[in-house]
Amino acid sequence: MKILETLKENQKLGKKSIAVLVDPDKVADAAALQHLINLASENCVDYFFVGGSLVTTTNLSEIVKQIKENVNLPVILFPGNSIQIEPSADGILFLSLISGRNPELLIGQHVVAAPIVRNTRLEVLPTGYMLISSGRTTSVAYISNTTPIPDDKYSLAACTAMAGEMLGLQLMYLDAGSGAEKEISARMISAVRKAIHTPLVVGGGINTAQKALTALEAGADMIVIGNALEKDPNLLIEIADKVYEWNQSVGAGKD
Ligand code: 1GP
Repeated sequence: MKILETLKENQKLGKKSIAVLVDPDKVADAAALQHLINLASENCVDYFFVGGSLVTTTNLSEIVKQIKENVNLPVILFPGNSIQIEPSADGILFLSLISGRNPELLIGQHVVAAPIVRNTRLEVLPTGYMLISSGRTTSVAYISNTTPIPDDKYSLAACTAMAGEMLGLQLMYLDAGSGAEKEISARMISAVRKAIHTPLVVGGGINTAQKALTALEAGADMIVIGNALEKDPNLLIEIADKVYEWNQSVGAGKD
């Protein structure tokens, strides 16, 4: 089944997913990545996301290759810009930064990327990408030259997501930014959840199992964990456990 179809199906079943984000710039070496791949494989992770706001290295294809050679999980590009396209991945979050008003990230980079993506086998996941403020300025807020939605403007976020859905976007991604001081609040997740029908991805600053569980309870269909694993990869065991327990409790666990 295709990635988007699976996400929609899981959403219907109340089943949650977990994605591990690999920022190519932050991969210390092949051994560190291998450790993470092994943990992901042993702990019922569903997806790998690969990308970053500012990628200064040229190891994107090697990272995708190493993941694909070692684990049978979809690798989804999470590109910071149109040069982060790697045809050997499985899918790409085709992100429109709908929380911001930078035309380049609403439609500009997409025009450049579209013919390149069309010539690949990447599954395109049209995604409404929404940055929510999280204390200090994150790399993604700075690089994107956009102002995140204030973390107490629940209806602004809900209406933004609603508009994105009406424009045809198939996934919504609420992001506090990698390594955010404050993760997205339960109230914000639930306000957006109620406003849309698409699967909802939540990430940024999730660095404990409790925060992961709170996001799931508030309505996230998928949680994304990156930064915290760079510091402590074993945290994945605890967080993945929460997702597994959730899925068992809704009777949709993996065999
Ligand atoms: C960032 O949502 C992702 O864009 C994941 O955030 O790196 O803080 O886990 P972290």
